[in-house]
Amino acid sequence: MLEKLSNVLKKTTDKIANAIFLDKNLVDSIVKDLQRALIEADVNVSLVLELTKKIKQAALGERIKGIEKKEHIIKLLHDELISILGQSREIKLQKKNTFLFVGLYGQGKTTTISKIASYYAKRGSKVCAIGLDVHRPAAPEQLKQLCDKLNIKCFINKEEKNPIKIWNQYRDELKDYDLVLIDSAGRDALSKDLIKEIKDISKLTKPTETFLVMAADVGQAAKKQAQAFKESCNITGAIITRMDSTAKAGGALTACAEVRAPVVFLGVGEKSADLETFDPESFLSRLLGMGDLKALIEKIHSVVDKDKMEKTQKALEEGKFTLDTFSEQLDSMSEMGSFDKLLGMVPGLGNVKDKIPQEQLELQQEKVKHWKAAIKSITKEEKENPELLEKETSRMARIAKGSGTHTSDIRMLLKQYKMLNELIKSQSTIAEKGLDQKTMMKLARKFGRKMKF
Ligand SMILES: Nc1nc2c(ncn2[C@@H]2O[C@H](COP(=O)(O)OP(=O)(O)OP(=O)(O)O)[C@@H](O)[C@H]2O)c(=O)[nH]1
Ligand SMILES: [Mg+2]
Repeated sequence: MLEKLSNVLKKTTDKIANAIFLDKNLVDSIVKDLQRALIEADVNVSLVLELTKKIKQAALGERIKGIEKKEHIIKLLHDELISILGQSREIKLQKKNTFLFVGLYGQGKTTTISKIASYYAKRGSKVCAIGLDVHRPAAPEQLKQLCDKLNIKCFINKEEKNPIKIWNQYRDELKDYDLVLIDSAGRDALSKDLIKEIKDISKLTKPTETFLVMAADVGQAAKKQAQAFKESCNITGAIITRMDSTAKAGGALTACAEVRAPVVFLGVGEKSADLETFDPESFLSRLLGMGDLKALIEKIHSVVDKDKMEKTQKALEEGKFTLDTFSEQLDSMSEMGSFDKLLGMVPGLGNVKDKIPQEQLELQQEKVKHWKAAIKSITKEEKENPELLEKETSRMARIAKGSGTHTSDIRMLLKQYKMLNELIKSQSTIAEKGLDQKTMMKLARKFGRKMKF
């Protein structure tokens, strides 16, 4: 169900959580991915643009900084997605209930009735169905067969062509049931005929709920359809079917929310058990692969220790990347347990890490241990002027001896430090001047090649 969108949303939150800088390039790429994925899921373009505009403004605004900014953006993304998914509405059964199901041809009304019948019967209600689709000849029999399979009482009259008469015929018997489900006829479009028929049925049967049934694959047509039904038929909730068979469900879901026909159930297959209740919060949690907003925000904090992160960020923003900053990076790297996280944290370098084989990454972790030990033996003076080490090789020998490493380790350490330093400086320039994606990629490739593991 909406797998692609789900993957992009997960990736987006990861990117935000892992980034050191939320620079223009990163924000642009996040926004672009989001836009593409939401539009592919058939979410209305203007909703998508509104959502991404807000994210961009918040991300590039100067008002909030550092880790708070990331929290702010994640929260904003979460809240905006919830708002386009609409209000949550739980259906509570009363003593006596009548549900009327309306919708265009083939949207899944009859199938959904059997699912709802089974859902409430399992929860102890006495449920029956009545077939008032008098237009499609096979309709009454279809409803009856579905109900028979579930041992649900079904009232039909295949000869009668007036739905009002069918209702009146069974009126007294229906009183024995807690929940009466009414199947109505569909049309190709919401015609005057159909509206009149639904209104007549509605006046007679006084439904406690009127559900619009709409298939997820209607895509962009969803809004017009939902709006037309909402305006003419007193819709109290919507049921989106065929959620299992399309990637475009975003259209139907958000359209119902937009016209204030809150989605209450989802059809996720052809069988009677393929029904889910819908709640925007838990639906979004599933898409994001996270329990709730709190879990999402914790994800940001779990990536790096807050104080260290802020210190590093400040150092980087000022273009100061000392051996101490490097050592701190190495610390958080070992805490995170993998070297590729560090690469992922450097904007633009995320794609390089995919090119490095796992064994080499593990080897790298060994090296990192040596480097950390070595940095401890480096004096303050040397940290501030690393070139001293290159000038006087005796210093290198001293450090190697003191930390139980080799001078080759120290050389490698210096080389990596210098390279990252250079990379970060160019990143800061890019952040300021806003170089385009192409140049970024070129840079990433350049450094990716240079990094010899
Ligand atoms: N995959 C999938 N198929 C569904 C779902 N709900 C309904 N269908 C299928 O959609 C088709 C139409 O379903 P119906 O229940 O007959 O639709 P309807 O709205 O009653 O159609 P009319 O009575 O002709 O207006 C059937 O083949 C169903 O099996 C669903 O959630 N998932
Ligand atoms: Mg039907």
